Order: sequence, then structure tokens, then C-alpha cells
Amino acid sequence: MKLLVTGGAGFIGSNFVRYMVNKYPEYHIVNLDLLTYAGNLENLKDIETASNYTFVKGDIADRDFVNNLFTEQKFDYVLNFAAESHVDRSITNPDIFVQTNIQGTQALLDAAKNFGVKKYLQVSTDEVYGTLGETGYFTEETPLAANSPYSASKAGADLLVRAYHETFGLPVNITRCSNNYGPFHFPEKLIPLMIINALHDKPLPIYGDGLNVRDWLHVEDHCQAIDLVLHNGRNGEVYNVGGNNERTNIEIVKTILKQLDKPESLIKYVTDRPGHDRRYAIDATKLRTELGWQPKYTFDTGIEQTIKWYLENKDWWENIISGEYQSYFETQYGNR
Ligand code: NAD
Ligand code: TDX
Repeated sequence: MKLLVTGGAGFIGSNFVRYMVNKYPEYHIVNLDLLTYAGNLENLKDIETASNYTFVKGDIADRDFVNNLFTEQKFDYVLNFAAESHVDRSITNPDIFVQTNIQGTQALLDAAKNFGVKKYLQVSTDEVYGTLGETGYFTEETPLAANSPYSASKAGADLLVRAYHETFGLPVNITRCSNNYGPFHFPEKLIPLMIINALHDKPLPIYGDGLNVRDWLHVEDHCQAIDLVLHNGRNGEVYNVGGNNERTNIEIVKTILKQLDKPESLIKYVTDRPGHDRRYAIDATKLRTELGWQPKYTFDTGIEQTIKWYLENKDWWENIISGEYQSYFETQYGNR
């Protein structure tokens, strides 16, 4: 069984590659990644020499490249994690989001169709459903109502996946997951950014009133969900993945400060994100009842493990924040 995992050098992709390489020694995992600012082979140091793992550098939106890869190698499964993933970057530079997230997905779908893969799995997001008010949950039937260029590009990709199933009979699944956290999370995202800033006694920028709600899921629980959908998901179905861990952003930041024994005076309220979705909350009943998914972490155990990981892996994030990311960080928050 040969799996193509795209975006396997990013946060969730690298956790998934590790999970699969260790769990299925009889499978061969090919990791295709462009190594953008968010891709980092350091994330996979511990398994890079495993006999059932290969890395290939390339762009999912480069049709010739993708076609050649599928001609050279016969993939049974394709799992597409590769994406531009950061909402704030999609506000300043939407073009690359359309290119990678929509055109890249289409190039992979064409290859999956033309080379007859057994399943194409698209890793999507709850952000395609837009925003919730104070009550209610996103189910798989919630209409798509994306609000950011990022989520619009993911919604466009989801519709292409659906269309390739309906029109061409391609075997597909889509997973829509809530906010992930855990080891190897890139430090532009809320939780790692706050941990690292707090450790440096730097201000913690909270957008707006800090009362936006996200439904947090430990990345290992997400990996388990994708494994279940890959093997047992019904053809053509969407599965929501969420941990039932709704927290306001300010609660998250206060939890981190408390665990690091840092003062709340580091919190700095800054201009809100344009189009900032107010609340996300996932109903994962389908995944739990149909496929028997059970998350391993509560938010309390997960955040403790994550903070510990960042404390024990300073070299990993110091390398990242000392590079190109530093200038991004300064333009992003320097004048707020
Ligand atoms: P990430 O930004 O950490 O990683 C993305 C990876 O994709 C990087 O390794 C990057 O180099 C690679 N990549 C980017 N453009 C590429 C291209 N054109 N060709 C090949 N590789 C390319 O993202 P993440 O947080 O790990 O998210 C992975 C997937 O999960 C994305 O599709 C994202 O939309 C989805 N998702 C993420 C979350 C979350 O909370 N992080 C939640 C729900 C869904
Ligand atoms: O500095 C910050 N201050 C702040 O208040 C940052 C970076 C974020 N925030 C807020 C915005 C959000 O309400 O924290 C919340 C989480 O923000 P992000 O970490 O940027 O995540 P989010 O926008 O919710 O999107 C994430 O989850 C869904 C991923 O980046 C997406 O790829 C995924 O689809």
C-alpha cells in the first residue's frame, strides 16, 4: 500500500506522517512538500531514515510535476494536507491561497482520477462553514459560508473534491476539523505564538475583545481521525472532527500565562482581524458513532503536554523565529 501525503513537512502533516510511518510499517509513505516558510524537515528528523518513508520536494499546483510523479509511482491513497494555512496571511496576500489551495487541489484530483487511486482524502477545515453565534454547532450539513480568503479557498477546494466524486466517480472523503494544537505547531498561530512570546516576556497580541471562540483539538487526535476516515470512511462522505473544547482566546492566553508563571500584564489588546469569525464549534457525532473515534486528550492534558514540548524543544522554534519569520512577525504586530 503506497500513500501520497502532501504537506507532510507542515504542522499536522508531519504529525500524521510520523503516526502512519510508526503505525503501519507495511505501508510506504511518500511525503510531497514544497517546503514553503511553513514546511520544515526538522519536524521529521526522528523518522527520516525509516525504510517505509520517502520525501519528495515539489509543488502540488505544478501539473507537469504532479503528473510525472504519478507516472513514476503508483499511489493507492492520496491525502492532501498541503495548503497555505494562515488566515492573516490570506488577508495580505490572497493569490497564493487560490493557487495552492484551489489549483493545487485540482491538479491532485486530476492525477488521482487519471491514475485510478483507491481513495483521495482532502484535509479541510471547519472555517468553510463560516461563523456561529453563541449557540449551535457545525454539522456536515451546515451550508458553506467562508468569510476569509483562506477559508474561501478551502471551500472552493472542497467543492472540487465533491464535484470529482459526483461527476467522475472518484472515491473521496473530506474531513473538516477544528483548530489543532500540539508539537510542531508553527509559531505564527495563536497557541505557539503566545507560549513563545510569554517565554520572552514580549506582549501577547489579542485581536479585538479576545472573546472569539475556537474548538481546540490535539493534533494526535486529528491524526487518529484521519486514519479512521481513510480506512473506513464511506465513499463520498464528509466527516467533521472536533474535540468539544470550546475556549475564548483570552482564556487560552491566561491558561498559558498561568502555566508559565508569567504576569497577565503581558496581554496587549490589538486591532481586530478583518472578517474575524466569532465562534467555531464542531459536532463530531458522525465520526464518533460511525467510525468509533474517541479523542485521547482533554484540553487540560493536551495544553500541558504542548507547553512542556515547547519548553523542551527550544532549538526547534528558535531556528524558526530567528529566520525569515522574524520580519513577518515585525510587520504583522510591530505597529499595532
Ligand atoms: P502548515 O501551514 O503548518 O503546513 C502546510 C504545509 O504545506 C507546509 O509543509 C508547506 O510547505 C506545504 N505546502 C504549501 N504549499 C504547498 C504546495 N504548493 N505544494 C506542496 N506543499 C505545499 O499547515 P497545517 O496547520 O499543518 O494544516 C494542514 C492542513 O490542515 C491544511 O490543509 C489546513 O487547511 C488544514 N487544517 C488545519 C487546521 C489547523 O488548526 N492548523 C485546522 C483544520 C484544517
Ligand atoms: O496573534 C494572534 N492573536 C489572536 O487573538 C493570533 C495569531 C490569533 N489570534 C486569534 C484569532 C483567532 O480567533 O486567535 C484565534 C486563533 O487564531 P489562529 O491561530 O490564527 O487560527 P485560526 O484563524 O482560528 O485558524 C486555524 O484553525 C483553522 C488555522 O490556522 C487554520 O489553518 C485552520 O483551518
